[in-house]
Amino acid sequence: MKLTIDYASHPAFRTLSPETRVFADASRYFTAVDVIWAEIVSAAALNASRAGTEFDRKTQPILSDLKQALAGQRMPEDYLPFVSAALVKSQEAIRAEIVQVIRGRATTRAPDVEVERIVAQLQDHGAAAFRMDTPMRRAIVESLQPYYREVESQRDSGSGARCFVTIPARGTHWNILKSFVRDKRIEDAISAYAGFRLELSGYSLTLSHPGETWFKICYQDIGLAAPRTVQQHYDLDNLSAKSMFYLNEVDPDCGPFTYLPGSRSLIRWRSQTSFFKYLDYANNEFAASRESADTIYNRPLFCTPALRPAFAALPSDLQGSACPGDDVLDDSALSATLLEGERALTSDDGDLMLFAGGETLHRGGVARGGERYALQMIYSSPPGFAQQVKRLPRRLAGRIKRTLSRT
Ligand SMILES: O=C(O)CCC(=O)C(=O)O
Ligand SMILES: [Fe+2]
Repeated sequence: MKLTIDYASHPAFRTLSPETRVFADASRYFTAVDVIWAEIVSAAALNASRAGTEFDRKTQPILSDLKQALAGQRMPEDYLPFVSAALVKSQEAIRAEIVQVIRGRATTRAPDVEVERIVAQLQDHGAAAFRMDTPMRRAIVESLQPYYREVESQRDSGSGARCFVTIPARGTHWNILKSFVRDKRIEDAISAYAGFRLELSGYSLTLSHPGETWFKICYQDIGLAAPRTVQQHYDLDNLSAKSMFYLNEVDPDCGPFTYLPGSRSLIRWRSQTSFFKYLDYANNEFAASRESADTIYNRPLFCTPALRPAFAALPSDLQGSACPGDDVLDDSALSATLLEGERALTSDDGDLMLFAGGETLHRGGVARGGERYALQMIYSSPPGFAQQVKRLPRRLAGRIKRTLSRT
């Protein structure tokens, strides 16, 4: 089975769909981009800059063909530029990833046994859990206390919005976690998985609790409750890995991180999934440019009845989202597949949950009973030498300010 949402049968869209028509251009495009993508990454003879040029040479003409075919479709005129921009941006993102992977090959060290073990787990299943000693975890919790107050006041405001605060990358918690991800070979493993160097670059503290409504309200205007698959999604970067660090004991009711092992195989075309990620952003921009509902939900177009016809007018292979779980209907065969295979990682499995969220369907923070305090950890490419030099004045200024404020 492939993960395809049939919007023509979704209650929020089914009355809006124009007559069914054949539009093979999108499937042809995605099939071709996937082939080009795989061929260029595996062509040993290409260096990064030639790979980029080759990618452009092969994909530009098929992208213009698709854009032209789209312009001939019956679609709100003001929506089309947003869709085209999403196609362009997703193609640029794939190109950038290819270039990074090929550049990374020249510099990445050969993985050792432990790194290979973690990479195999990410590739075969999509996630891996790691355990930290209790005293270390306590010290992290201790040093994050000022930020606990912030997320707790967000929770107590009763808005139902997501509770999170970005934490400065310094202090006791940072030192412990940075050594931990190095010692456990987590940074090395995700770098080997992605094909280029990635390092822990920051994190946010999130508090998940049963009073959160932001992810449940998409189709409330038509009285449709959030489906059981709600929040199952893919992350933006296709090769990205992220991790969640649990700060309290997390059981199945506190909103643990969950994922669908092996869900990469549900993807029909990798380039289509990549397009859906940028389409979500484009839809948000389209909604912002029009009268969209004032909402704490993260996909305003989907919860604004007046904007749904635009999405409904897209050819079906272009209809989708990086958060498909919100649009899966309970009692469908797809829902059963996504729920049956879903695996939750609780504190019984470990404290740090590493996952390849770009192409593994996952979710977290859907708390039914208790609460979950967790760090959402972000890994990115370390700055090159030129970037480091550019950042130097700001870093020095920050250090001076901190020293002064301590005196
Ligand atoms: O809250 C979680 O456990 C998952 C968060 C997530 O999906 C992400 O960071 O990409
Ligand atoms: Fe995610």
